[in-house]
Amino acid sequence: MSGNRTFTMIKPDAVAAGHIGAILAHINKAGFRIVAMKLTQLSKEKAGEFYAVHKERPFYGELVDFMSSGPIVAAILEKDNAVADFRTTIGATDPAKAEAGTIRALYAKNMGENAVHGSDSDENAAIEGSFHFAGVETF
Ligand code: 3AN
Repeated sequence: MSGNRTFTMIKPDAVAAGHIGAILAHINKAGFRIVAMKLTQLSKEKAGEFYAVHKERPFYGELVDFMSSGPIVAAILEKDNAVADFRTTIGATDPAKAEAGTIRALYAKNMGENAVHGSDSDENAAIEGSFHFAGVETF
């Protein structure tokens, strides 16, 4: 199958809670192909760089501390309409508002510790994917 791409991270809360396998199975069942993947940990500096777009938001410091607090799974996913379909698969940013059966409804703790990241545009998917992966690590 071919299609376009999005970028995801399974965040430190979901990794620590042992949800990597369940979340990857959910992603596969939703029709996404994993084209790149790694277990890694962001330094504070790298997390700050990744979320630089949120620098002025009140939760920026908290977000950077959390995202660098433990290992994450970073992955590039492929499917037709990948960005929009993945955001449907993960559900709303606030898990209390996420639709039943979405990844955040099932696994997220709260607005900050919300289990997964999903790119919000094709442009950001490409930027975020190349932030984490070299071309030779993408299949
Ligand atoms: P999404 O991840 O659904 O695209 P954004 O882009 O608004 O949401 O926010 C990026 C990340 O910032 C979220 N995934 C979440 O971890 C964190 N975040 C957003 N809003 C808040 C908030 N009010 N308090 C704490 N963290 C937040």
